[in-house]
Amino acid sequence: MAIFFHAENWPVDIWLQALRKLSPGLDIRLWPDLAGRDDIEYALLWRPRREMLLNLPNLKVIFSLGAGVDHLLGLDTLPPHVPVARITEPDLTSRMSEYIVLHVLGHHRRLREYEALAARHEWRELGQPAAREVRVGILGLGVLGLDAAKKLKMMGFQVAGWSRRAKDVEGIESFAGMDNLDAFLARTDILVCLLPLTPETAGILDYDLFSRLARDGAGKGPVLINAGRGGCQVERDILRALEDETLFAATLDVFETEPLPQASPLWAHERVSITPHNAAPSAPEAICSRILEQIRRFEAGKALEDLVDIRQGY
Ligand code: NDP
Ligand code: OXD
Repeated sequence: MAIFFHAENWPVDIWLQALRKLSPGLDIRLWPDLAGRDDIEYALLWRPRREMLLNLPNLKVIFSLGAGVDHLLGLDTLPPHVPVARITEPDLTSRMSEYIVLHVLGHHRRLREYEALAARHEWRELGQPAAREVRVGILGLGVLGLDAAKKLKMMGFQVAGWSRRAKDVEGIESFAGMDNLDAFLARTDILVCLLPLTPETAGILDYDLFSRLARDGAGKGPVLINAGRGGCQVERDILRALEDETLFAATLDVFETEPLPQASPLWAHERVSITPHNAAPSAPEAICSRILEQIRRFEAGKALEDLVDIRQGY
């Protein structure tokens, strides 16, 4: 049994070290040296190129090295009979919640404004609503959205989530489906996006959506935090909404094009915070350990966990 490992633009050595530490003797094949392709039964992939999925006749499972699978489902060479599993794993979940809590608090406590004051040596207090007066709305109440929601709830925010199917989680208001999106947006001051990129969610974060956010919040205006996928956002609409104050501020971890092009006006915008798609980086040992556990389960005849529903796209 051999595995095919490919992680585009990631430091491969660290990943191979983690795999070898966790499973000494594992037969790992790297592109383009797949020699003996018939032996390859599992593929561990991040942003593979289309040709990498061809001619793997004995492939049993494809594992995404991240939580998102848009990098796989968009490939026309994805073998239709091979199951795809994604990552759900506590290390990645905690990292994402750290990011969401950090940035919700940053906007709530007006961190950028205080940094600007401090840069001018200006000792001045700005108004400060209580967390209980602030309504956070999370688009995508899945594994990551739900964990972030619970942690924000613990801090005292009013938290709601939007998903395809309604959720029953104590203390968190649940809105489901397009029919309830308006009501969800109308009660949201800080909008967090943790949606996967699918045909339904592509471009969902547009000017029309921003203009449906609450205008009566305790803060200075609606805020967007997107750590889902850049394909969910329309960047020219974010800029337009910031200009006319339909949005007050934005934190963006993901972009239509990554890395964010040098020429993007988002870089220099005084009310935009940018991070380089690292809200929840995949930590090699944690991710490899989870995938090897899945392979052991599969080899023992048990059902795979975290399977992707290819039709739904996530
Ligand atoms: P899940 O599959 O657990 O959750 C996805 C959520 O989105 C679910 O609640 C789902 O609804 C909801 N959803 C999907 N499509 C729609 C739709 N059309 N309308 C309404 N709700 C919808 O995924 P995770 O929480 O594990 O991850 C979410 C995404 O976060 C990943 O796909 C990835 O793109 C991104 N991510 C980003 C990272 C970063 O570093 N920036 C790191 C890791 C992930 P339902 O519950 O009803 O199915
Ligand atoms: C992921 C990511 O999907 O890091 O895990 O974007």
